[in-house]
Amino acid sequence: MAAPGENMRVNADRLWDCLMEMAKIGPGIAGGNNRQTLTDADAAGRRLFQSWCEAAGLTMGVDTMGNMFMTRPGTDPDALPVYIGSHLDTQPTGGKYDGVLGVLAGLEVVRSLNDLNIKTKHPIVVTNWTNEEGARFAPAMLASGVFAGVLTQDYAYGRKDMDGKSFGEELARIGWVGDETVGARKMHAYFEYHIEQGPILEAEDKQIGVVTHCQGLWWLEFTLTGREAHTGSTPMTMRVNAGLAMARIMEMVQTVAMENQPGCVGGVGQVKFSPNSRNVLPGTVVFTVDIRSPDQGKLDAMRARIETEAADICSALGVGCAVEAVGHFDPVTFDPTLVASVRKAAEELGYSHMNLISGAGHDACWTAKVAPSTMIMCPCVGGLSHNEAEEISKEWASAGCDVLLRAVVETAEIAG
Ligand code: HGY
Ligand code: MN
Ligand code: MN
Repeated sequence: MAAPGENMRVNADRLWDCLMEMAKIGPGIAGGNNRQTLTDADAAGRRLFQSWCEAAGLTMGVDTMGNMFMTRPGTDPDALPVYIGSHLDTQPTGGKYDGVLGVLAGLEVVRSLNDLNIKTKHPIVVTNWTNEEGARFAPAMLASGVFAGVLTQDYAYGRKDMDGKSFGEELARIGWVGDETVGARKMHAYFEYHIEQGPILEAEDKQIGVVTHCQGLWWLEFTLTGREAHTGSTPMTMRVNAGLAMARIMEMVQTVAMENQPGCVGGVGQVKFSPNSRNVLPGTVVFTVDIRSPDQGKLDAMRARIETEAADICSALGVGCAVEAVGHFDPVTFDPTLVASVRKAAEELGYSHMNLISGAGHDACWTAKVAPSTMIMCPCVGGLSHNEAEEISKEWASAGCDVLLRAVVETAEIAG
Protein backbone atom coordinates (compact mmCIF):
# COMPACT_ATOMS: atom_id res chain seq x y z
CA MET A 1 0.00 0.00 0.00
CA ALA A 2 1.33 3.48 -0.80
CA ALA A 3 2.68 5.44 2.14
CA PRO A 4 0.87 8.70 2.99
CA GLY A 5 1.58 11.17 0.24
CA GLU A 6 3.69 8.71 -1.74
CA ASN A 7 2.02 9.44 -5.08
CA MET A 8 1.09 13.06 -4.37
CA ARG A 9 0.43 15.31 -7.33
CA VAL A 10 -0.84 18.86 -7.43
CA ASN A 11 -3.92 20.01 -9.27
CA ALA A 12 -2.43 21.30 -12.54
CA ASP A 13 -5.62 22.98 -13.74
CA ARG A 14 -6.14 24.82 -10.45
CA LEU A 15 -2.55 26.13 -10.50
CA TRP A 16 -2.89 27.22 -14.12
CA ASP A 17 -6.26 28.90 -13.54
CA CYS A 18 -4.74 30.88 -10.65
CA LEU A 19 -1.85 32.02 -12.83
CA MET A 20 -4.26 33.22 -15.49
CA GLU A 21 -6.47 34.95 -12.90
CA MET A 22 -3.51 36.77 -11.32
CA ALA A 23 -2.33 37.78 -14.81
CA LYS A 24 -5.52 39.83 -15.23
CA ILE A 25 -4.23 42.22 -12.54
CA GLY A 26 -1.81 44.83 -13.86
CA PRO A 27 -2.02 43.62 -17.47
CA GLY A 28 0.64 44.65 -19.95
CA ILE A 29 -0.11 45.70 -23.52
CA ALA A 30 1.11 42.49 -25.18
CA GLY A 31 -0.20 39.61 -23.10
CA GLY A 32 2.16 39.97 -20.17
CA ASN A 33 2.05 42.06 -17.02
CA ASN A 34 2.94 45.48 -15.70
CA ARG A 35 2.33 44.92 -11.96
CA GLN A 36 5.26 46.92 -10.61
CA THR A 37 5.96 46.89 -6.90
CA LEU A 38 3.92 49.16 -4.60
CA THR A 39 1.57 50.27 -7.37
CA ASP A 40 -2.20 49.95 -7.06
CA ALA A 41 -1.94 46.88 -9.29
CA ASP A 42 0.53 45.32 -6.85
CA ALA A 43 -1.90 46.06 -4.02
CA ALA A 44 -4.71 44.38 -5.95
CA GLY A 45 -2.56 41.33 -6.63
CA ARG A 46 -1.67 41.14 -2.93
CA ARG A 47 -5.35 41.23 -1.94
CA LEU A 48 -6.24 38.48 -4.40
CA PHE A 49 -3.40 36.29 -3.12
CA GLN A 50 -4.48 36.99 0.47
CA SER A 51 -8.10 36.01 -0.30
CA TRP A 52 -7.02 32.72 -1.89
CA CYS A 53 -4.74 31.91 1.03
CA GLU A 54 -7.32 32.71 3.68
CA ALA A 55 -9.86 30.55 1.81
CA ALA A 56 -7.30 27.72 2.11
CA GLY A 57 -7.18 28.21 5.86
CA LEU A 58 -3.90 30.14 6.04
CA THR A 59 -3.31 33.05 8.41
CA MET A 60 -1.47 36.14 7.25
CA GLY A 61 1.46 37.98 8.80
CA VAL A 62 3.04 41.05 7.19
CA ASP A 63 6.34 42.67 8.15
CA THR A 64 7.44 46.30 7.92
CA MET A 65 8.76 45.74 4.41
CA GLY A 66 5.36 44.50 3.23
CA ASN A 67 6.55 40.90 2.94
CA MET A 68 3.50 38.61 3.14
CA PHE A 69 3.70 35.36 5.14
CA MET A 70 0.76 32.95 4.87
CA THR A 71 0.94 30.18 7.43
CA ARG A 72 -0.45 26.63 7.43
CA PRO A 73 0.04 25.36 10.99
CA GLY A 74 2.09 22.25 11.70
CA THR A 75 1.44 19.67 14.40
CA ASP A 76 4.54 20.79 16.33
CA PRO A 77 4.13 24.47 17.25
CA ASP A 78 7.79 24.63 18.28
CA ALA A 79 9.05 23.44 14.90
CA LEU A 80 10.40 26.19 12.65
CA PRO A 81 8.37 26.56 9.46
CA VAL A 82 9.28 25.46 5.96
CA TYR A 83 8.93 28.51 3.72
CA ILE A 84 7.93 28.52 0.07
CA GLY A 85 8.31 31.90 -1.57
CA SER A 86 8.86 34.16 -4.54
CA HIS A 87 7.36 37.45 -5.75
CA LEU A 88 4.16 38.87 -7.27
CA ASP A 89 5.71 42.11 -8.56
CA THR A 90 6.65 42.23 -12.23
CA GLN A 91 8.83 44.16 -14.62
CA PRO A 92 7.11 47.01 -16.52
CA THR A 93 6.99 44.69 -19.54
CA GLY A 94 7.06 41.46 -17.58
CA GLY A 95 5.68 38.01 -18.15
CA LYS A 96 2.86 36.21 -16.35
CA TYR A 97 5.10 33.65 -14.63
CA ASP A 98 8.34 35.30 -13.36
CA GLY A 99 7.94 35.15 -9.57
CA VAL A 100 4.18 34.59 -9.71
CA LEU A 101 4.62 30.88 -10.46
CA GLY A 102 6.60 30.40 -7.25
CA VAL A 103 4.11 32.19 -5.02
CA LEU A 104 1.03 30.48 -6.50
CA ALA A 105 2.79 27.10 -6.57
CA GLY A 106 3.27 27.53 -2.82
CA LEU A 107 -0.46 28.08 -2.47
CA GLU A 108 -1.10 25.02 -4.66
CA VAL A 109 1.12 22.92 -2.37
CA VAL A 110 -1.04 23.97 0.58
CA ARG A 111 -4.29 23.36 -1.30
CA SER A 112 -3.06 19.89 -2.31
CA LEU A 113 -2.10 19.03 1.27
CA ASN A 114 -5.56 20.17 2.36
CA ASP A 115 -7.15 17.96 -0.33
CA LEU A 116 -5.06 14.99 0.81
CA ASN A 117 -5.70 15.84 4.46
CA ILE A 118 -1.97 15.58 5.08
CA LYS A 119 -0.61 17.26 8.18
CA THR A 120 3.04 18.16 8.58
CA LYS A 121 5.15 18.48 11.71
CA HIS A 122 6.66 21.80 10.61
CA PRO A 123 4.33 24.66 9.70
CA ILE A 124 4.41 25.72 6.05
CA VAL A 125 4.57 29.42 5.16
CA VAL A 126 3.87 30.73 1.66
CA THR A 127 5.68 34.04 1.07
CA ASN A 128 5.36 37.00 -1.27
CA TRP A 129 8.53 39.14 -1.10
CA THR A 130 8.16 42.86 -1.79
CA ASN A 131 10.10 44.42 -4.70
CA GLU A 132 12.01 41.42 -5.98
CA GLU A 133 12.42 42.95 -9.44
CA GLY A 134 14.24 46.13 -8.50
CA ALA A 135 12.77 47.71 -11.63
CA ARG A 136 11.03 50.56 -9.83
CA PHE A 137 13.21 50.73 -6.73
CA ALA A 138 16.80 49.46 -7.02
CA PRO A 139 18.21 47.09 -5.97
CA ALA A 140 16.48 43.86 -6.86
CA MET A 141 15.49 41.51 -4.01
CA LEU A 142 15.23 44.59 -1.77
CA ALA A 143 12.80 43.28 0.87
CA SER A 144 14.33 39.82 1.15
CA GLY A 145 17.70 41.59 1.48
CA VAL A 146 16.40 43.54 4.48
CA PHE A 147 14.86 40.32 5.87
CA ALA A 148 18.29 38.64 5.63
CA GLY A 149 19.96 41.58 7.37
CA VAL A 150 22.07 42.48 4.32
CA LEU A 151 20.32 45.83 3.76
CA THR A 152 18.81 48.19 6.34
CA GLN A 153 15.15 49.15 6.36
CA ASP A 154 16.09 52.82 6.42
CA TYR A 155 18.10 52.34 3.23
CA ALA A 156 15.21 50.49 1.65
CA TYR A 157 12.59 53.05 2.70
CA GLY A 158 14.70 55.80 1.18
CA ARG A 159 15.10 54.23 -2.26
CA LYS A 160 13.45 56.38 -4.92
CA ASP A 161 11.85 55.60 -8.28
CA MET A 162 12.33 57.63 -11.47
CA ASP A 163 9.55 60.00 -10.34
CA GLY A 164 11.25 60.67 -6.99
CA LYS A 165 8.73 58.65 -4.95
CA SER A 166 10.27 56.69 -2.07
CA PHE A 167 9.75 53.01 -1.23
CA GLY A 168 8.58 53.91 2.29
CA GLU A 169 6.00 56.42 1.08
CA GLU A 170 4.63 54.06 -1.56
CA LEU A 171 4.43 51.08 0.80
CA ALA A 172 2.41 53.24 3.22
CA ARG A 173 0.28 54.62 0.39
CA ILE A 174 -0.90 51.15 -0.68
CA GLY A 175 -1.50 50.21 2.97
CA TRP A 176 0.92 47.29 3.24
CA VAL A 177 3.23 48.32 6.08
CA GLY A 178 2.91 45.32 8.38
CA ASP A 179 3.46 45.11 12.12
CA GLU A 180 6.05 42.31 12.17
CA THR A 181 9.70 43.22 12.63
CA VAL A 182 11.39 42.36 9.37
CA GLY A 183 13.82 39.49 9.78
CA ALA A 184 12.39 38.31 13.11
CA ARG A 185 10.99 35.16 11.54
CA LYS A 186 13.24 32.08 11.58
CA MET A 187 13.11 29.41 8.89
CA HIS A 188 13.67 25.64 9.00
CA ALA A 189 14.14 25.72 5.22
CA TYR A 190 13.24 27.84 2.20
CA PHE A 191 12.17 26.64 -1.27
CA GLU A 192 11.70 28.83 -4.33
CA TYR A 193 10.18 27.52 -7.54
CA HIS A 194 10.83 29.76 -10.58
CA ILE A 195 10.90 29.70 -14.36
CA GLU A 196 14.46 29.34 -15.64
CA GLN A 197 14.43 32.64 -17.57
CA GLY A 198 17.09 31.09 -19.80
CA PRO A 199 17.25 28.56 -22.68
CA ILE A 200 19.02 25.57 -21.09
CA LEU A 201 16.18 23.33 -19.81
CA GLU A 202 14.17 23.63 -23.01
CA ALA A 203 17.24 23.06 -25.19
CA GLU A 204 18.22 20.00 -23.14
CA ASP A 205 14.58 18.81 -23.08
CA LYS A 206 14.53 18.62 -19.28
CA GLN A 207 11.40 19.21 -17.20
CA ILE A 208 13.12 20.17 -13.93
CA GLY A 209 16.10 22.35 -13.06
CA VAL A 210 17.77 21.18 -9.84
CA VAL A 211 19.30 24.53 -8.95
CA THR A 212 22.65 24.11 -7.20
CA HIS A 213 23.93 27.68 -7.43
CA CYS A 214 23.02 31.23 -8.45
CA GLN A 215 25.46 33.54 -10.20
CA GLY A 216 26.58 36.68 -8.43
CA LEU A 217 25.77 40.23 -9.54
CA TRP A 218 26.93 43.85 -9.47
CA TRP A 219 24.66 46.78 -10.45
CA LEU A 220 26.95 49.77 -11.06
CA GLU A 221 25.05 53.06 -11.40
CA PHE A 222 27.07 55.58 -13.44
CA THR A 223 26.32 59.33 -13.35
CA LEU A 224 28.12 61.10 -16.20
CA THR A 225 28.31 64.88 -16.31
CA GLY A 226 28.70 66.63 -19.65
CA ARG A 227 27.66 70.13 -20.75
CA GLU A 228 24.21 70.88 -22.12
CA ALA A 229 24.66 72.50 -25.52
CA HIS A 230 22.93 72.91 -28.87
CA THR A 231 23.25 69.77 -31.01
CA GLY A 232 23.35 71.92 -34.14
CA SER A 233 25.41 74.99 -33.49
CA THR A 234 28.01 73.53 -31.11
CA PRO A 235 31.20 72.58 -33.01
CA MET A 236 32.30 68.96 -32.49
CA THR A 237 35.55 70.13 -30.90
CA MET A 238 33.68 72.14 -28.25
CA ARG A 239 31.38 69.36 -27.01
CA VAL A 240 31.49 67.75 -23.57
CA ASN A 241 29.40 64.80 -24.65
CA ALA A 242 28.16 62.58 -21.80
CA GLY A 243 26.00 60.62 -24.25
CA LEU A 244 29.06 59.66 -26.29
CA ALA A 245 30.86 58.63 -23.09
CA MET A 246 27.91 56.39 -22.17
CA ALA A 247 27.93 54.77 -25.60
CA ARG A 248 31.67 54.02 -25.33
CA ILE A 249 31.22 52.60 -21.83
CA MET A 250 28.40 50.32 -23.02
CA GLU A 251 30.60 49.08 -25.86
CA MET A 252 33.43 48.48 -23.36
CA VAL A 253 31.12 46.49 -21.05
CA GLN A 254 30.21 44.26 -24.00
CA THR A 255 33.92 43.74 -24.77
CA VAL A 256 34.79 42.90 -21.14
CA ALA A 257 31.96 40.36 -20.88
CA MET A 258 32.87 38.73 -24.20
CA GLU A 259 36.52 38.48 -23.18
CA ASN A 260 35.39 36.61 -20.04
CA GLN A 261 33.43 33.87 -21.73
CA PRO A 262 32.14 31.43 -20.76
CA GLY A 263 30.14 32.30 -17.71
CA CYS A 264 30.00 36.09 -17.62
CA VAL A 265 27.39 38.56 -18.77
CA GLY A 266 27.23 42.34 -18.87
CA GLY A 267 24.83 44.90 -20.22
CA VAL A 268 22.73 48.01 -19.62
CA GLY A 269 18.95 48.06 -19.38
CA GLN A 270 18.14 51.56 -18.22
CA VAL A 271 19.48 54.98 -19.29
CA LYS A 272 18.27 58.43 -18.29
CA PHE A 273 19.35 61.49 -20.30
CA SER A 274 18.84 64.94 -18.84
CA PRO A 275 17.27 67.11 -20.11
CA ASN A 276 16.43 64.37 -22.64
CA SER A 277 15.62 66.84 -25.39
CA ARG A 278 16.40 65.76 -28.94
CA ASN A 279 18.40 68.90 -29.79
CA VAL A 280 20.27 69.34 -26.51
CA LEU A 281 23.47 67.46 -25.74
CA PRO A 282 22.85 65.80 -22.36
CA GLY A 283 24.15 67.52 -19.28
CA THR A 284 23.70 64.34 -17.24
CA VAL A 285 23.45 60.68 -18.19
CA VAL A 286 22.55 58.09 -15.54
CA PHE A 287 22.64 54.36 -16.36
CA THR A 288 23.12 51.05 -14.56
CA VAL A 289 25.62 48.44 -15.72
CA ASP A 290 24.45 44.91 -14.80
CA ILE A 291 27.30 42.34 -14.67
CA ARG A 292 27.03 38.76 -13.45
CA SER A 293 29.05 35.56 -13.11
CA PRO A 294 29.01 32.37 -11.03
CA ASP A 295 32.78 32.92 -10.60
CA GLN A 296 33.53 35.36 -7.77
CA GLY A 297 36.99 36.20 -9.09
CA LYS A 298 35.78 36.94 -12.61
CA LEU A 299 32.85 39.00 -11.30
CA ASP A 300 35.01 41.26 -9.17
CA ALA A 301 37.70 41.55 -11.86
CA MET A 302 35.07 42.65 -14.39
CA ARG A 303 33.83 45.29 -11.97
CA ALA A 304 37.32 46.67 -11.36
CA ARG A 305 38.16 46.77 -15.09
CA ILE A 306 34.87 48.42 -16.05
CA GLU A 307 35.23 51.14 -13.42
CA THR A 308 38.83 51.86 -14.46
CA GLU A 309 38.15 51.94 -18.19
CA ALA A 310 34.97 54.02 -17.72
CA ALA A 311 37.01 56.66 -15.87
CA ASP A 312 39.53 56.71 -18.73
CA ILE A 313 36.77 57.05 -21.36
CA CYS A 314 35.21 59.96 -19.50
CA SER A 315 38.53 61.67 -18.85
CA ALA A 316 39.38 61.60 -22.56
CA LEU A 317 36.08 63.37 -23.29
CA GLY A 318 36.24 65.79 -20.37
CA VAL A 319 33.10 64.19 -18.94
CA GLY A 320 32.59 63.82 -15.18
CA CYS A 321 32.19 60.23 -13.98
CA ALA A 322 30.72 59.01 -10.69
CA VAL A 323 29.79 55.37 -9.97
CA GLU A 324 27.83 53.79 -7.13
CA ALA A 325 27.23 50.08 -6.54
CA VAL A 326 23.42 49.97 -6.13
CA GLY A 327 23.08 46.19 -6.13
CA HIS A 328 25.28 43.25 -5.27
CA PHE A 329 25.34 39.67 -4.12
CA ASP A 330 28.13 37.10 -4.30
CA PRO A 331 27.59 33.80 -6.14
CA VAL A 332 25.33 31.57 -4.04
CA THR A 333 25.65 27.85 -3.25
CA PHE A 334 22.30 26.36 -2.27
CA ASP A 335 21.86 23.86 0.58
CA PRO A 336 23.10 20.42 -0.54
CA THR A 337 20.52 18.55 1.56
CA LEU A 338 17.62 20.47 0.04
CA VAL A 339 19.14 20.20 -3.45
CA ALA A 340 19.30 16.42 -2.97
CA SER A 341 15.65 16.42 -1.82
CA VAL A 342 14.62 18.22 -5.01
CA ARG A 343 16.63 15.81 -7.19
CA LYS A 344 15.14 12.78 -5.37
CA ALA A 345 11.62 14.16 -5.81
CA ALA A 346 12.17 14.61 -9.55
CA GLU A 347 13.51 11.06 -9.83
CA GLU A 348 10.65 9.55 -7.82
CA LEU A 349 8.15 11.42 -9.96
CA GLY A 350 9.87 10.32 -13.13
CA TYR A 351 10.60 13.84 -14.36
CA SER A 352 13.69 14.50 -16.48
CA HIS A 353 16.04 16.85 -14.66
CA MET A 354 19.49 18.41 -14.65
CA ASN A 355 21.64 20.53 -12.38
CA LEU A 356 21.40 24.23 -13.11
CA ILE A 357 23.06 27.48 -12.08
CA SER A 358 20.50 30.28 -11.95
CA GLY A 359 21.34 33.14 -14.32
CA ALA A 360 18.80 35.45 -12.70
CA GLY A 361 18.86 36.62 -9.10
CA HIS A 362 16.12 35.52 -6.69
CA ASP A 363 14.98 36.09 -3.12
CA ALA A 364 16.45 32.67 -2.36
CA CYS A 365 19.88 34.28 -2.81
CA TRP A 366 19.23 36.27 0.35
CA THR A 367 17.31 33.67 2.36
CA ALA A 368 20.33 31.41 1.81
CA LYS A 369 22.19 33.70 4.19
CA VAL A 370 19.81 32.96 7.07
CA ALA A 371 18.39 29.48 6.38
CA PRO A 372 18.97 26.35 4.29
CA SER A 373 17.56 27.35 0.89
CA THR A 374 17.23 25.99 -2.60
CA MET A 375 15.37 26.44 -5.87
CA ILE A 376 13.47 24.39 -8.43
CA MET A 377 13.14 25.58 -12.02
CA CYS A 378 10.94 24.79 -15.00
CA PRO A 379 11.72 25.60 -18.65
CA CYS A 380 10.35 28.67 -20.40
CA VAL A 381 9.73 28.97 -24.12
CA GLY A 382 12.84 30.11 -25.99
CA GLY A 383 14.42 31.00 -22.65
CA LEU A 384 12.62 34.33 -22.90
CA SER A 385 11.79 36.35 -19.78
CA HIS A 386 11.48 40.00 -18.75
CA ASN A 387 9.38 40.20 -21.90
CA GLU A 388 5.60 40.12 -22.18
CA ALA A 389 5.90 37.13 -24.51
CA GLU A 390 7.31 35.01 -21.63
CA GLU A 391 5.59 31.62 -21.88
CA ILE A 392 5.55 28.20 -20.20
CA SER A 393 3.28 25.18 -20.55
CA LYS A 394 0.76 23.94 -18.00
CA GLU A 395 2.66 20.66 -17.94
CA TRP A 396 5.98 22.36 -17.14
CA ALA A 397 4.28 24.44 -14.43
CA SER A 398 2.70 21.47 -12.69
CA ALA A 399 5.72 19.15 -12.97
CA GLY A 400 7.83 21.63 -11.02
CA CYS A 401 5.02 22.09 -8.54
CA ASP A 402 4.80 18.31 -8.02
CA VAL A 403 8.52 18.33 -7.21
CA LEU A 404 8.03 21.30 -4.87
CA LEU A 405 5.18 19.50 -3.08
CA ARG A 406 7.22 16.36 -2.57
CA ALA A 407 10.43 18.13 -1.46
CA VAL A 408 8.52 20.42 0.93
CA VAL A 409 6.63 17.52 2.48
CA GLU A 410 9.85 15.56 2.95
CA THR A 411 11.40 18.59 4.70
CA ALA A 412 8.29 19.50 6.73
CA GLU A 413 7.78 15.82 7.70
CA ILE A 414 4.37 14.21 7.44
CA ALA A 415 2.84 14.01 10.91
CA GLY A 416 1.69 10.49 11.84
O1 HGY B 1 17.59 40.88 -11.83
C1 HGY B 1 17.25 39.72 -11.59
O2 HGY B 1 17.99 38.77 -11.79
C2 HGY B 1 15.86 39.44 -11.06
O3 HGY B 1 15.01 39.28 -12.16
N1 HGY B 1 15.39 40.50 -10.21
MN1 MN C 1 11.80 36.53 -10.54
MN1 MN D 1 12.40 39.08 -12.84
